[in-house]
Amino acid sequence: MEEVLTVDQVASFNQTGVLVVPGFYNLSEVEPIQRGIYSVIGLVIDEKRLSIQQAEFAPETFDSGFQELIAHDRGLGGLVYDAVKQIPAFIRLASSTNHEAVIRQLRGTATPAIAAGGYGIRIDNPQEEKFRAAWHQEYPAQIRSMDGLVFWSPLLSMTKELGPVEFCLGSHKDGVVPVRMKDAANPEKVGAYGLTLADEAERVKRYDRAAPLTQPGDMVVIDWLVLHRSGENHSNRSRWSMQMRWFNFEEPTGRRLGWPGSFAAGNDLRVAHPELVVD
Ligand SMILES: O=C(O)CCC(=O)C(=O)O
Ligand SMILES: [Fe+2]
Repeated sequence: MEEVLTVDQVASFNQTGVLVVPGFYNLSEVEPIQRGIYSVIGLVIDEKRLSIQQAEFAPETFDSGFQELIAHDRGLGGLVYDAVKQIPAFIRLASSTNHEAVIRQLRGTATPAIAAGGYGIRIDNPQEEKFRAAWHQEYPAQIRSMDGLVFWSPLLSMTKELGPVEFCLGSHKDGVVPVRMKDAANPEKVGAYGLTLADEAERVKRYDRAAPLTQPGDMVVIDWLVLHRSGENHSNRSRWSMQMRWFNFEEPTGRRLGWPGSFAAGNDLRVAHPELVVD
């Protein structure tokens, strides 16, 4: 299989645990996903007989009508969220051979996997805390394999106001971090959203941080052990981004556990990893 990253990109990824690859996807792969989202929003507006007008489709405003929709009924935002991960163009992108080439190149594995329930499209709404990801590593929220990668890509141009994802550079080298199952400051956060690092404040101070501003077509590859969190969206538009998670079947912990999956698969981190859960 073709090598898709340069030697320098591989070295930079190994150093920091995160790498931005500008223009990794063709916009001709991304636009059908944006069109799919536009259509789903339109179908929900029609189904609910709402008087919301969608502008003509354009890639920059593919979510036309969505702010009005969630202002009318926030629950309809959840319906759209559950629906859009089933858009065929998105599944095609998630399972693309270029992702496979990256994981083979970065991990040297002959046996990559796509994490079931580990791909989706985030919709981070302005001024909303409940679904914002606090500092975390991917592994405890996935429990497929300790060796995994998130492919993250925005569906709109990221700005500081939209709250780009923030990374603790090099934090993947310090291994898996124990967590608490509840976020005491935000009791409305449940499941994977409630996980908090046991020593969060002290730990994240150790690292330099980056919060890259990316464009549609750009890809950010993230080590499953690097610490990262969602920014806060202080704009007046939802932040739409794709997460596509792959892992390595060969990694020993995943093999021993049988690649079970975590919250989304109905499993409990305390069962797979009692040593990782504090309190
Ligand atoms: O997009 C975000 O805000 C968080 C992304 C994230 O945690 C991930 O892709 O694993
Ligand atoms: Fe994450």
